[in-house]
Order: sequence, then C-alpha cells, then structure tokens
Amino acid sequence: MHSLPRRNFLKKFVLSIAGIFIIRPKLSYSAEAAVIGKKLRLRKTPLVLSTWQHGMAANDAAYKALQHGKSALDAVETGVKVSENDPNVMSVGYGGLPDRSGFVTLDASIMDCHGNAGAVAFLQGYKNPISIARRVMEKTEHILLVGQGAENFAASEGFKKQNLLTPEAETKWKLWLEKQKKSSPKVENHDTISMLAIDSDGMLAGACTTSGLAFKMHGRVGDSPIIGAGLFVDNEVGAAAATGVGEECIKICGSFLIVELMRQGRNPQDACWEALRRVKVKSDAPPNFQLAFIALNYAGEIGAACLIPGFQYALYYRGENRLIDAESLYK
Ligand code: SD4
Repeated sequence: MHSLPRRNFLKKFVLSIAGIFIIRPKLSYSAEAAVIGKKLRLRKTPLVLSTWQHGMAANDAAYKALQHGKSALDAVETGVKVSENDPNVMSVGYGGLPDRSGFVTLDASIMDCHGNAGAVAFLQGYKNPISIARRVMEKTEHILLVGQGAENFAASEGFKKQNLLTPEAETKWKLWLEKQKKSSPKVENHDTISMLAIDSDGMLAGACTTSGLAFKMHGRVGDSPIIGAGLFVDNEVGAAAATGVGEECIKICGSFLIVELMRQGRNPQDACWEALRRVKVKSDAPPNFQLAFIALNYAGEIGAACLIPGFQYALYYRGENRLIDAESLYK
C-alpha cells in the first residue's frame, strides 16, 4: 500500500541528485559573475577605476568615500568632482578649455546600480555637472537636460553659477585662434574623467564628466552625457566608460557595446578590444585620433584599452592606487 509513494519518493530523490550532479545547466556569464560577485561582496573589496593621470587624485577621494562605507554612487560623484574642481585639469569642469567661440560648455552623466541614469549636456556656468546630472537622475522623471534648461534646473536646485573660464584657458583659446588664422592645427584635448566603482556591498556605479573636445563648435555635444556611449552600468554584468573623440564612441555605442559583450561571455579586457575593433578607421595605418575604454565586471575583473598609444588609467584596489599604461590596438 505504501510502496507507490515510496517509489515516487525514490524516483524524485534520484532525479534531484542527477539534477545537481549531471544535468545542472551551465550558468550564463552574468549569473556566474553574480556568484563570484557575491563572494567579493562577502570579502568587501571596493575598487575604483578611472581615466588618465588626474584619475589618481579622483580615485583617492572615491576610495576614501568607499572606505567610509559610502555607496559606489557617492564614491564616483565625490571622485570625479576632484577633477571638476581642479583648474589645472583643462579638460573637465572649472578651468576646462572653451569651445571655439570662447564658451566653456560641460557634459556629464552618472549611473547607479539600479540602472538609473542622469545627464546634462551643453551646460554653462556650473562647475560640477556630475552633481547636477545626479539630481536629474534622482529628482526628475527625465535622464538628460541640456543647455538653458539644465542651467535653470541647476539654479532651482541651489547650485551656484560662476565663470568657469580661467585666465590660463582663455590664453590657450586666444593662442589657438591666432594659429587658426595661419593653418588648422589639430588639437586633441581629450582627458575626460570617467570613473567606475564597486562598493563594499558589491554594487556598481559610474560617472563621466568633461568639457569636451577643446575648441569644438559651439553647441557640440560628445559621448560623455550619452548613456550607452560615454558610460553604461548594468549591475548584473558590469560597467564601461569612455574617453577620447566622442563622435567615434557614439557611432559604436561604445560603453553599451562593452557591457553587452561582457554579458555574452567576454571578460572586460576582451570586450574593450572588440569595441575598439569596431571603430571605423580609414586605413591600416594608426588613426589620428584617440579612443579609449575602461571596463569592469561584477566580479571585479577589469579591462582597459585604447586605439593608439598614450592612454593611462588609474586603478585603486586593495589599498593601492596605481597609474597604468593601457595597451593600444595600433602600435
Ligand atoms: C568628448 N569624449 O566630448 C569627450 C572628449 C574627451 O576624453 O575629453 N574625452 O568627445
């Protein structure tokens, strides 16, 4: 009388053991990363990765914030503000080089671990666009505010308007104008700060802020405030961010592409290489512009690569902040 239920029980038992040992489906990459990520989370290992040499000082501030228990979102905002506030960093925030009409116009974007995003573009007179981008994310139903609208919003949020054109930046601009009369010198000023972080809860966030290409056309906006181009964060997979000539990055949806490649199984380094291979270059010779990416996955693996030599990134991990030369696709 009891044999049927017992047989069913035995059958279920055998099947579930087989399920565990034999027919366990292979985890998708993102699920695997999440498992490793959970271990990382237990180990509480914050990490900060950012672009260029001025990323070192920015990393310092961000890592300190993480050590004090702040979220990755707080850390990236705190970190990149160091570059925004530094007049010697002439590619970001206060002291950034102006456009060809003499106006300093700023772009920035930020993303949190929930996939929320905020951005501002063509913003003038406010030195911390990253904080305004964060307010757009947190206080509005929108993602991107530009120009006068972004400035009105910043004022309504209590941000102080100020002149961002430093005498040094103005001198460089006037020099450029002079040279323009004789020839068209190529100026590549592309030291945008992009920063990615993992906090001690294993959560990701990213920020990207810039004054854009030096002496760009008035009204030009690059990749930095475009979600998926200059920055993309997906907490389940990883995050990526860009620096360099924004037009080239926008054309390949660079940061989104890298995160999607990681979702499909690439590690962050391979994903950076693949994105750079998608950049359209006119010949086999090295291109005459730079584009570079940083990336990390949920497990805390990192990647960084650039098109042509010269890009450096700053990595703060396990108490050590290091400036590293990235490898380039073209030598
Ligand atoms: C842009 N990507 O506006 C920015 C430029 C830059 O490092 O400085 N990047 O195209």
